[in-house]
Amino acid sequence: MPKREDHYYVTTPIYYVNAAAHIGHAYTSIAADIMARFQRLLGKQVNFLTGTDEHGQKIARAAEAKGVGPQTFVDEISEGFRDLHKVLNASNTDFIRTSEPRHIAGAQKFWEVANASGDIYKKSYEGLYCVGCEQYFVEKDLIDGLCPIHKKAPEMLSEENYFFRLSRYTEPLKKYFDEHPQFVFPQNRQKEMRQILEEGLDDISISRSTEKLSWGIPVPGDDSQVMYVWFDALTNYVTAIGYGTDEKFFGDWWPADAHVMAKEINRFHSLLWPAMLMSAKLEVPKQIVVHGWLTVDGEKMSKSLGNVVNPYDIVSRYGIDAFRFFMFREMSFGSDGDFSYTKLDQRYRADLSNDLGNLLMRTIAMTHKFCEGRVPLETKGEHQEFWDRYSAHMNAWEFQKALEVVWDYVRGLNQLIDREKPWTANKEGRTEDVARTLYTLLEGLRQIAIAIQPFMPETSEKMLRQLGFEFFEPNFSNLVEWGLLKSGAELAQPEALFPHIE
Ligand code: ME8
Repeated sequence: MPKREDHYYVTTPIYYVNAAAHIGHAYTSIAADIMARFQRLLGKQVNFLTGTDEHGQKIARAAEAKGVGPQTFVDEISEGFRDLHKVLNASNTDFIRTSEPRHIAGAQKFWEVANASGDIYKKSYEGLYCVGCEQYFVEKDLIDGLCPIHKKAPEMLSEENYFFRLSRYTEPLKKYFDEHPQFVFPQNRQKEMRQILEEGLDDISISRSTEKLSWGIPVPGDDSQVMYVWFDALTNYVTAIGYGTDEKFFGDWWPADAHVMAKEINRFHSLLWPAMLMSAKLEVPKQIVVHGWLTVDGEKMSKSLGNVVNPYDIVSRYGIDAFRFFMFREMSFGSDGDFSYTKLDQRYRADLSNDLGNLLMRTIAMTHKFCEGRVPLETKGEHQEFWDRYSAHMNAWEFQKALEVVWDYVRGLNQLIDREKPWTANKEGRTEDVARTLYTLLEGLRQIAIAIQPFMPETSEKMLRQLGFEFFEPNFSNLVEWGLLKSGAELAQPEALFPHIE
C-alpha cells in the first residue's frame, strides 16, 4: 500500500535522556509543531512524533553517576520531556521511547532485514569514540585531538563488533542526492552532505559487546552484543508507526515527510539513515530539515557557564505563545540563532503588545463605540496574495518570512486606522466610511488570527473569540475566504492579548 496522499508525517529527533530538556530541544519541537499545525490547516491528517533516546554509553554512565539503575533513571527524565511537550503546547500525536517493546521489536526486525540484504558483518575494530556524540571519529575530524562538539578527547575502543556496509551506499546516495536537490533543507546543508559523499563513506560499527555496555537492544541471534545506539535510535521513525508490529499503519504513514533536527546530527539523518532504509528496502524520507544552533547571549549553552535557559522559566514569565513566536520571528530557521531575554522582551512589547495586541484592542473598542459592538456591513476585500505569499514561505520552512508577511499585514491595518481616523469620520457622520474601515479591520484581524494559528494557537483562539467568530475548524479551505465575519455578529469585550509585564 502506498502512503496516503492526505497524510503528513513529521518528526523531531528523539532526545537523549542524560540530562533535562532545555530551549534547544524546545526549539526543534516547536518548529515541528508549527509545521504539523500548518499541515492540519491545509487539511492533512498529521502524525507528529517525538520521544526519547534511552540507550547507549552516555545514558548508562549518567545513570551510574547518579547511583540509580538505567531504567529508573530514563523513566524520570523521559517523563520530563513528555511534560515539556505539554507546556510547549506541542500537538504531537505520539511519543516514543526506545525502551518500549514496540520499538525493540521493530529495531530487531530492521536489523534482521538489513542482515538479510548482506549488509551486516562482524570484524575486529579499534577506534576513537566520543561518548558525548555516541560516535567514532577518525583522526582528521578531531580538532587538536578533541571532539569538535564536546571538546573532549575521545576514548580508544577496541572490540569485535558487527559492521554495517555503509560504503556500499555511497553511489546510490549520490544518485539520490542528485535526483532530489531539495532533499536536505537548507541548501548549504545539502551541499555539505553531497561533499561528504564525494569523499566516500566507510562501513560503521553498529554494535557493542555486552561486556562493555549492556544497556541496549540485543542483537538478534547474538546475546553477546547490543545494537549501537544510533542504529537503534534512527529506527524509531519507523518503529513508532508500526514497522515490525503493525504493517497496515506503517503503510499508511511511511515515508516521513520531514525529519527535523539541528545540524550536528544531519549526517546521521541524511546519509546513514537513508542507507539503512535502502538496505531494509524501504523508502527514503522526503525531506531532512536542518536548523542551526541556539546560543544564549552569544555564548554556547553549557552547564559550566551556568547559562542553560530553562523553557519553563520563559513560559511562566511570557506565556507559551510569546515564546513560540519569538523563536521563529527573531531567528531565521535553518541558520544559527541567539536567544536573549532582552530581545524577547523587545519583541514582546513591540510586535505582540503594541502591533498586534493594540490593533485588536483598538478595533474592538471602536466597534463597540461606533457600531454597538456588532460587525458592520460586509466590505469586499482581496487577500489571495497574502495567503499565497504566506503559504509559499510556510511550505518552504521559511517561518521568519511567513511571520514577516503577517506582520506587514498587521502594520498595514494599524496604518489604515491612522489614515482613516474612524473617530473623526464618526463625528462627521460619515457612517459608511466608519463601517467600511471597521469591517476591513475586523475581517483582516480574523485572517491574521488564522495565519498565526500554527505559531500561536492560544492567541489565535482568543482573537477569534473576541471577534465573535465561533466556528473554528482548523482547515484553510473553510477559513481563508474573505468575508466570513458576518455583519451583525456580536463582538466580545476586548481583552489584552499580551498584557504588560513588569
Ligand atoms: O542527538 N540549539 O539527542 P540530543 C538548537 N538522541 N537545537 C538544539 C540545541 C541547541 N543548542 N541543543 C539541542 C540526540 N538541540 C540523539 C538524536 S534521533 C534518531 C537521535 C536539539 O538530546 C536539536 O534538535 O542530543 C538537536 O539536533 C537535538 O536537540 C539533539 O538532541
